[in-house]
Amino acid sequence: MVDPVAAPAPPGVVQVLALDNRFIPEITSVPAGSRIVFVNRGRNEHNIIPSRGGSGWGIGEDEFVNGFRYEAAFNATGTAYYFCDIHGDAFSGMIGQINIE
Ligand SMILES: [Cu+2]
Repeated sequence: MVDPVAAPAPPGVVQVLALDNRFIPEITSVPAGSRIVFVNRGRNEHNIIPSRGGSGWGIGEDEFVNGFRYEAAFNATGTAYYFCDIHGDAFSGMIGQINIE
């Protein structure tokens, strides 16, 4: 499968795409205080579940259907891990990582 080309995000906005079935980019590094826009560009259902101790953000598949976006702010430095529990688990499959620097 050929990945769709990501539309450029507006300046200052970091975009992560949910495709079938992975997050692109899988690893993102941003300064603390950044907002990340997750966009479902897949045809399959996807969700975003924080993992490895993270909580307080994420979205279920019913609200994150194809073409929808979800925005979250990352204010504390550290690493936020997440996954789609339809297509992965905390450590493999459809996973993602945000390094907040
Ligand atoms: Cu998924």
